[in-house]
Amino acid sequence: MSEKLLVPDIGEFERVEIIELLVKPGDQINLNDPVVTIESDKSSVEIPSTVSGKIESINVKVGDKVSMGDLLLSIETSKESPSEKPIPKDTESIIKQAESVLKNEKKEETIQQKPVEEKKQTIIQVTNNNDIDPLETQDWLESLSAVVAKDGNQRAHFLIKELINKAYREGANIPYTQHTPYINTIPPEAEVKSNGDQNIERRIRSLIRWNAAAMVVRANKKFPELGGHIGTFASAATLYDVGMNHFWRAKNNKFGGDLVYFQGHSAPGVYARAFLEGRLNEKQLDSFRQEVKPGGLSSYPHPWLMPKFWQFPTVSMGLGPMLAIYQARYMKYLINRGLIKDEGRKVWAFLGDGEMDEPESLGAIGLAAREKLDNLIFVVNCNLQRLDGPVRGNGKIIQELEGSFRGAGWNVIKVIWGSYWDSLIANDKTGHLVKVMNETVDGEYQAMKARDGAYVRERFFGKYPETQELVSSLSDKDIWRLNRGGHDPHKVYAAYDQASKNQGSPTVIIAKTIKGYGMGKTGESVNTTHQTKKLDVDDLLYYRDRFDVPLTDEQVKNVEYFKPDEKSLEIKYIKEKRMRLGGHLPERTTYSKPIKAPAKDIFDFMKVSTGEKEMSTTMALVRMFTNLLRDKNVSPRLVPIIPDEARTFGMEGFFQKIGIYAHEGQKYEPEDSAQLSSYREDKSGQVLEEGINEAGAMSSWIAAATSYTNHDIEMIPIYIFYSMFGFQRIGDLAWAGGDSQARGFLIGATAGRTTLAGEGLQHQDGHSHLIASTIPNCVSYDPTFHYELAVIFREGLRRMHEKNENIFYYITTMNENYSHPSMPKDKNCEEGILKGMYKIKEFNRYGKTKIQLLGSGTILREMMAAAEVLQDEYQIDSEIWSVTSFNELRKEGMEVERYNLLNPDKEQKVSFVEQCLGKTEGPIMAASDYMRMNSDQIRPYTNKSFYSLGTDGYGRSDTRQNLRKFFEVDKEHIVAYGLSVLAKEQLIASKYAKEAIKKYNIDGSKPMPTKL
Ligand SMILES: Cc1ncc(C[n+]2csc(CCOP(=O)(O)OP(=O)(O)O)c2C)c(N)n1
Ligand SMILES: [Mg+2]
Repeated sequence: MSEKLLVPDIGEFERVEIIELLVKPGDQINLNDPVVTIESDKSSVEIPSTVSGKIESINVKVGDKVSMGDLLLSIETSKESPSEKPIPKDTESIIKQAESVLKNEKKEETIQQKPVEEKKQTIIQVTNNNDIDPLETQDWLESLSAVVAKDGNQRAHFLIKELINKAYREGANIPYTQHTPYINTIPPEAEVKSNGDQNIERRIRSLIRWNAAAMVVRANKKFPELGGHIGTFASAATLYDVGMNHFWRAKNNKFGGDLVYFQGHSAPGVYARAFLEGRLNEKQLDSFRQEVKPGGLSSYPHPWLMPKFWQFPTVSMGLGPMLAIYQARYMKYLINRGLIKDEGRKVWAFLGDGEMDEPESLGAIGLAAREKLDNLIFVVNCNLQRLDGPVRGNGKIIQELEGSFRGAGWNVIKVIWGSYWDSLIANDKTGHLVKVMNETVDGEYQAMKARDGAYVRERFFGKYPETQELVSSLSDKDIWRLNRGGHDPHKVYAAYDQASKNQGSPTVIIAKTIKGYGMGKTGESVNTTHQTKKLDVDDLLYYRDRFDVPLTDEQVKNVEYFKPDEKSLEIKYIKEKRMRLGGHLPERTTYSKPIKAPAKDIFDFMKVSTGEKEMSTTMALVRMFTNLLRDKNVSPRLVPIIPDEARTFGMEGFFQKIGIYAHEGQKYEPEDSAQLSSYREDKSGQVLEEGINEAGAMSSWIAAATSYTNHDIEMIPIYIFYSMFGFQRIGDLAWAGGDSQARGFLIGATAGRTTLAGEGLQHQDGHSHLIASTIPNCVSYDPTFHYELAVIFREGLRRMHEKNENIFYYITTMNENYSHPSMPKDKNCEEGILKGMYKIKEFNRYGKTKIQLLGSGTILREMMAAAEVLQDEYQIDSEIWSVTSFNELRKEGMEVERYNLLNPDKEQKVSFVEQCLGKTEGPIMAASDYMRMNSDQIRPYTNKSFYSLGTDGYGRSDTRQNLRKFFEVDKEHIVAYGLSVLAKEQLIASKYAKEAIKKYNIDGSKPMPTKL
């Protein structure tokens, strides 16, 4: 039976050009195989076959214009009746999704109904002055306790939810409560106990504490300028130790490894443990913060500086939380796409309570809950202090964070009080202790730990007779010993255990600690703790005694490290624990296989002229992607990342072709389901459509770009954004990407100050290349023509993903439509494109006066047009150079200059700029759609006179032509400036310049655009 394949619904487009035929008569094709590619003036899309069979005839050819309903081709299919046709893919996936959701719901129900283990519940009756009927209250509370005891927490939760719903329906305006009382989330009877040897673990922890402090103090004794932090790790030691001894599994040949984001300035503690584990030696500890000589330990976690140790740069606060969230999401993406196994790996992120004030820290927590990232655990170390003072002196950071995370849908575990408090809380029959706990603000909590037990008795327990009574039998010393949850390994263990088992939501553990724990008068809980990096002998002796470190006074005075013998119980224990957990952590390794770059001819279609057809480089890029998706090595590894601009860039064709990643699939039939580019979400979708969220998209890009080390699979992330909202918006993340040795493409689309015409000041980018140039391993290009883009992109694939160079690419693409010429035949052209410049055209008609014109991006075309005017109207010859990257030229020039200066007696090298321009005639004039500084970068590497034009100043919306005129980079200005340059160089009379300025109505007294 013969089926006719017609042009499907392609939205608003009509008479769209066929640019490729992907099949020929006689070909056997399968359902959904692409058969032709069509291209509108904005995007190109493949049309898939709706049936399987053999191509009988093709009714169209390349260049034809088609609209919806036009016949494309006929396919001979097997003789099944239409009713036997397979269910359309969409419908099938909707059914599957629905089924899986039903299954999930069932599963959830069974979990909910499962009663929790029976445990003794203490009813805490908080005295409440508003209680008009305490007996009735008691009744309700007792009923609730009975439900918890009989049917478990979930049932109790369900009943409460139903009660609230009912109350709303009855008209009661119940305020939403974000908080639970200021006590631990896990009651003592529900705590899972550690099987570790607490005595040994305490001794090990004390040694780690000591060595961490010693390395900071020793470094500062030698070089007081070096800095460092003691107080942060002192507060977090238990939080790390419990994880290291019991929870965090390393990567090895059997398991992919948990990923731990260490809080940046707790690095000394991580080194100190590595020292005990035998991974670092004393000499290395003594090189803390002395990173220039090889072997030094980096101040903070920097994979660039310690590539075999650190995995995640976290010290720029706020980036760690976001990166960890998107890392966990990316892990699920890889699993759902079938690229890695689901091994139950976790992402742990350690954060400071002060750090949580960074908008980025909380900015993505909604996504974590929405995506049900139960592979993610945040641990917020609430030592109540940041650098200058209390995080929330007048409030309670733990409660505030609880509210934010609960509101966002996280599983929240508060670890506030240590085990010594358990009996006090159990005896708090009147609820006054919890009342005091709730009422005391962080400023008071901090002050108490800077004082002593007597002070705590008076200021805390002394608030009510009931609480005073509670501690009447305790000495001041006992009161002082009442520990905080984050310093109690039992409480921390129980929290980690529960967090690790939690399903369906991310977990945050909010742990209360003391900044500078154990540092005594100089450093414990005082406002200056953060910057304490020197401890005098008395402080050190106190610290030793506080943690029973087996060092003599003399050794303490010398601030010696302490490492027990290899055969000691401690060392054996610490090693054995790590062995059980699969190896060392942190450790950065890579076992991924390179991706073979596609054959060179895959982009050949971009090396021939587009003829009459005009297109933008953004569109050329999308065409290139479409081709890449046909390369079997590359295709599955591509990770297109878009922050809600796919349609702007003409990429909507990808929605159907490769799908948008959605962990729940698509639960709805999209409004545009009949259309070819319908919005298709899929559990195994490939596109990461991040919504309006550049920072999130960049975090996804970093996760994918470091996939080769964190997941041992090389991926090719391509993040395409509005160029202005790239480096400028998320520069710090881009820097962290460089530090992480990210490999992938950043595409700054709609680039160029005058090329993006109508959008205005905040949209028009004239400087992203300069920001990109600040990142040492970022390779950036500003191509004009499609063949340049093809050469650059393929080389990027080869260098990064086949040769595994630790670089990343930034390429700008534009939205200006023009026709693209064929690639010049010159054999050096490709080399020039990659090094940054090549001669694209030469005007030699007159042989009198010459000028060298260097143009970049869209402004190259203004240069070419200007050169024609110069020749035709002024008899000026010129050579035109397409500069694909001023940044790359500068890097090479700098290196050559440096070599020459440092090797005055050796044969002097010649920079590539000089190789190109050194022997040419006439002065140089360069222009781009970026600030003059962009082209000025190569000024030092040539001996010729050099002039720059550029788009310095704020952008504004107008037509391209008017903008180029305003910024003086249009053809007319280039002609006038060119003549002026030649006059200044005394190569022509100045009257020509003057005439041109007049002719083009250029106002010489107009202020510089930077002042307008
Ligand atoms: C973006 C950013 N701003 C400022 C700093 C400097 N800084 C380093 S640590 C710190 C205080 C950290 O306080 P907190 O997050 O509470 O961590 P703690 O040391 O108390 O555990 C500051 C301001 C930084 N590292 N990153
Ligand atoms: Mg803090």
